[in-house]
Amino acid sequence: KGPVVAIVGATGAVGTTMIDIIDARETVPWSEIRLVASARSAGKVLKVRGEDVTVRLLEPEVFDGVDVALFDVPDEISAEWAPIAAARGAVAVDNSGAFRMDPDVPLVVPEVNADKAADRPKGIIANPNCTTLSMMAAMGALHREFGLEALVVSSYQAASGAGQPGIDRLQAELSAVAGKDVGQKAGDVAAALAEAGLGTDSPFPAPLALNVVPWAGSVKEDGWSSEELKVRNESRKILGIPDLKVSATCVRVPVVTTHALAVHATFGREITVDAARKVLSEQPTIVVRDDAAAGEWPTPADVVGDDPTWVGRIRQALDFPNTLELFVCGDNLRKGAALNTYEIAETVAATL
Ligand code: 11C
Repeated sequence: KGPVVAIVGATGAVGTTMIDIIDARETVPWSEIRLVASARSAGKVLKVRGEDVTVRLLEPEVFDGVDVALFDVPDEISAEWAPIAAARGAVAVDNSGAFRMDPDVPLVVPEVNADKAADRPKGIIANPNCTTLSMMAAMGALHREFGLEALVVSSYQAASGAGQPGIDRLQAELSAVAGKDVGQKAGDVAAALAEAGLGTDSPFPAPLALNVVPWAGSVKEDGWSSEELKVRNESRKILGIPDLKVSATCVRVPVVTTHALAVHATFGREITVDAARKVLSEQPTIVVRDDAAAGEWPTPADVVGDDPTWVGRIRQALDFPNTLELFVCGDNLRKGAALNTYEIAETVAATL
C-alpha cells in the first residue's frame, strides 16, 4: 500500500493548481489523497484523478495516518499546523514563508539540492518563495559550471502571487478600465476603479491595471520589502552560497500568472553566452527561447500553465566581466509553488 498524502489549503489558488498537477500525472505513488481546508471550505467535494473527494476540516486528527502533508496556506497557519502534522508522523512540505530560514528546515528545489530533503530534523521541508524559485533551476545549473558570485535581480511579478484575491482584484480592475480613455492623467486609473465601486482594500498598494507597482510583501528595515529580502536569503540557502551577493527590486505587473525576472548574474569563472546556452539547454526543466533576431524570447503569456522555467535574452554584459544578463519566466503557481512542493513530496515518497 502506497503512502498517504494530505493537501492542506486544497481550495486555494495553489491548492487547486496542485490538484491539476496530480490529475495530470501518469501515475502517483499515493494510496490516498486527502484534501484539507478551513471551516469555510470543509465539506466541499472536489474531483481528484476522477474521484470525488470531500474536503476535510483542518484539525489534528486529520493528519493521523498521513505520510506527507503539503501546506499551501498563509504563514501563520503553517507555523501552527505544520509542526502538528510532523508530530503526528507526517513529513510536512510547507509552501509558506514560516520555516524557510530555519536552520533545521531544508529549503529544497529538487533539481538544485534534492539531497537536502533527507535532512529534516523537524520533520518539515520548506518550499521557496515563488520569485526566488522562478530563477533557481537556471541559477543552480549555471552555478555548478561557472561558480555564481553575485545576482542583481528585478522581478515582474504576477497578481496571482497574492493568491485568488490577487487574481480577482486584477480582473475586476481590468474590467473597470476596459475601453475607457484612462492612463493619460495622474489619478485617472484610481478614479476609474473608484467609479466602478472598487475600494482601496486591495491586495496591492496601488492600482495594478495599466500600471506597475514597485512593491511586493511587507515593509522591512531601510526601505526593503520582505519579498526582496526573501530573494536574497533564500537564494543563498538553496544554492549553498552563504556569501552570495544579491540585490533585488520586486515589482508587481498586471499579469495574472507567471513571474518574470531580469537577472544580472556574475560568475567566478569565465562564461560565454554560448556556454551558458548549452548548459541551460541540457536541463530537463528549462526551455531556452532566445533568438532576438526572430523575436523569440519568453513572455508570461507563453509560459503560463507550463512546468519548465523559460530563459531568454541571454547576453554578455558589456561592461561587467564574467557577467550575463538573462530574462527568466516561470509559472508562479506551478514551478513557483504547487509543482515544486509536489516534486518535493514525490522525492520524499520515493524514500518511504
Ligand atoms: C508574491 N512571491 O508574488 C509572492 C507570494 O513568500 O511564499 C509568495 C509569498 C511567499 O506576492
